Amino acid sequence: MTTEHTAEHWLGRSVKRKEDDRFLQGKGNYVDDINLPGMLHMSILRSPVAHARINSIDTSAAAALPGVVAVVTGELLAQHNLAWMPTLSGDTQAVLATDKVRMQGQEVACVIAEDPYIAHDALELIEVDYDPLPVVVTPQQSLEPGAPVIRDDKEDKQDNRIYHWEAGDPEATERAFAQADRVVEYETFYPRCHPAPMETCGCVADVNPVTGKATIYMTSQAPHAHRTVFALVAGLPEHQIQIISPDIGGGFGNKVPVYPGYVVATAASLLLGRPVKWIEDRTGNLISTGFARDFYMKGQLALREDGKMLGLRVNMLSDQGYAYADAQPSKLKAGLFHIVTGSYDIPAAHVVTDGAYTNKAPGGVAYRCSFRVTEASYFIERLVQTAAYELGVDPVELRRRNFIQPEQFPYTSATGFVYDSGNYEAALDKALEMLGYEDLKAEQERARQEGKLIGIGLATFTEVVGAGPSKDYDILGLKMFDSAELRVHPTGKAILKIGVQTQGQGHETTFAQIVANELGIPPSDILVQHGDTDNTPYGLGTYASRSTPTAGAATAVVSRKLRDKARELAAHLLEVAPEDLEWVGDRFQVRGAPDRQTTIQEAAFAAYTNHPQGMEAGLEGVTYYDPPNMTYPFGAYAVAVEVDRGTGQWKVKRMVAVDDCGVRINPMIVEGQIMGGLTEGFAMAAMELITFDELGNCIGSNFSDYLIPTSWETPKFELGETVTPSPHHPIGAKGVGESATVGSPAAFVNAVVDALAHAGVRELEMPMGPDKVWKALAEAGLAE
Ligand code: MCN
Ligand code: CUM
Repeated sequence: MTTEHTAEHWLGRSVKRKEDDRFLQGKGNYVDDINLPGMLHMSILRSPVAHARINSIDTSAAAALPGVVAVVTGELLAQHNLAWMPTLSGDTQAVLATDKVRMQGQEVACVIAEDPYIAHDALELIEVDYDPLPVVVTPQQSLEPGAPVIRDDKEDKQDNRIYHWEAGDPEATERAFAQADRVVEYETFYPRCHPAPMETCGCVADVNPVTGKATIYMTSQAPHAHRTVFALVAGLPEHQIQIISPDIGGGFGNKVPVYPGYVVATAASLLLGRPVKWIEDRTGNLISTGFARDFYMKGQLALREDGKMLGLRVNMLSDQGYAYADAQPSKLKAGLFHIVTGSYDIPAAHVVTDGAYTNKAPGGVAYRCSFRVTEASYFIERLVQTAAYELGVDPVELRRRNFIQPEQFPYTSATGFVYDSGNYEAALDKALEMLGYEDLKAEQERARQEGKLIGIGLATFTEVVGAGPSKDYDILGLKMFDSAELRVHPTGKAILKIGVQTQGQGHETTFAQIVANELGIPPSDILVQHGDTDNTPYGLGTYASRSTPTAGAATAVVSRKLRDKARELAAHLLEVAPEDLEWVGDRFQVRGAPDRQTTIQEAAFAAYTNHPQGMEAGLEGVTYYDPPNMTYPFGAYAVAVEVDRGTGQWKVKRMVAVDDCGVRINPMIVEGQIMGGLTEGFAMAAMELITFDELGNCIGSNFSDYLIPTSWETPKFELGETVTPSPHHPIGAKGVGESATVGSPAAFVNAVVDALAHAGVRELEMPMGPDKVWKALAEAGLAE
């Protein structure tokens, strides 16, 4: 009798998240849950002023407080050559201030005490004598001649410019503009915001005084890279450093940089011979760690009368704070901002970028961004809408006339990106259909006659994620490959170890699904391990939606390697040639005699109990995957809003988001990623803002000033999908973790601007609080 066997499919299946059992039952294990015997607690004293010379620091009263074990200052660190540390973009940042403070909230001293409350209380006993200096809070001010030189700690630094970097072809762009019938200009500012994860940063540093081994439990999105940086900063041998990222309560980019707290806690543990815990408070997190955006952008689009785009010029000025600390590929000074041509076939482009120091927190890039794609996407999607108004064509129509067409892929953009695959019009059609675009436009017209304001906004964005191919992508010289190690044990249960590190994205589930898809071992039989540098292969970590494109690919490749070996084992067991076997998803069958079969579990057992002579025992392997290209997920977002003419408040009537991230491993997790990302995009458009007064005081240093939406404010999202597989990824998947945050802000702003556009309004700066919208209404004569 022949057995008809069909293996279960593990891709495209909404497997429930394996990690949720422990999270939902309060059994997560976060850094603050870690308590070691003899552990001390550290608290950080931060500068109240944005720019000042430090005349003196008196720590005597703090040191005398009962329970205080030590007070660490920059001077002490300087004796160990630890007062400054490298940033991920090759600049330097103070660990603890020595000569000057250069931003409000800068780390000045640390108290180590027997309990966290004593450590905190002792901060008030430290006397610091500051001599205030002129403060610079915008990059425009900072680049003016005569501005105070912020980084005068560097001998050769005479001004505040960090970089000047260009992409594209200036001559070709000039020619395009010379041929243009119309030139449309647009200028905007993408303000500073903050990822504000639920869990702040922190660590428990445990340097063993006998062995010298440093075990550091740390809120890290990139444990391996951080270990290497630690080895370089502290001069500790790398094998003597183990970084463990346990469960992480949200990262969103905030946990990519190395922060002073980690370094001081480790140094303190080394000096004191006891474990030291540092848990950042909310203000410390908002005021001093990886901010996002702060990009000033302006540009021109050259068009033919019929709406065909011919050329694009963009100038960007970036506010980097007092240190250039963007975690981004070394070669690319403004990250991937030069993908600013977006989803459009624009033959010529020239992008000029500059970065400047200011008296503000460093960090850069963070917040669901894939290295500045967020700003680029915002800019082009706003510019295209502006162009549509200027030309008097429907924004849908202008997009259609300029989309890169499906047959043009792989498509090389004017600034050198090779888009892997896409079908932009299909995604747009789907979004318009879901929204009922034509009906809504009619409703908008009717409403206007009744004195009501409805706006419709679109964004048809392209992302670039999965950094990246080693020929172009490295951080501090470390190439941006990623890895997977897979062991299948004798009973057919497996353990997968990966170089990336989940912060809530569900890797324990989706990566198990990738193995299951290749080997037929059910995900429940596969343990996914990550975040421990001693027990996982080297990888650059989780950010820039790179896990699926890089480590996900490595996982598929290593699984296939094991399947090849399993084939040999099955052939041995069935006494046939390997070529005579057919893989059917979870077992090998003899071609023509399908009831003769060996399951993957049987093959695994044989690998340890009955392997053929001459073959190595065991069923395990490791793959380091160097992606041949980035992946280019995309989407079409459509928002309809209603704006209140009396108050300036706006409400989302509809929000439709069609995403294409290639093959979806776990649709439920993908939708969760998109919902979360849309919420954050809405947050930036509506309320999130870190700003500063002229003295450099940070406004947005707590949750009553820095507004993050709750479920109450968050609109309802309607999701749709199209599937255009990545041609170079082993399972056709593209990254998706950041798409919604990248794509959605422009859709929200386009919608609110659209409600006012008939009265000539072209720009509203984010966040579009009711005050700002009301002012625009009043100026346009629309307020009531
Ligand atoms: N996935 C899938 N099918 C695809 C693509 C992805 O099933 N075609 C799944 C993945 O396997 C993974 C999740 O979706 O479980 C996200 O995958 P990916 O796009 O590869 O992104 P990363 O895992 O690298 O996550 C990073 C990304 C970034 S950079 C930020 S910032 C962000 C984000 O993820 N931070 C998050 N989403 C977050 N979600 C939570 N809950 N917490 C954060 O801190
Ligand atoms: Cu830039 S935020 Mo994510 O890439 O960790």
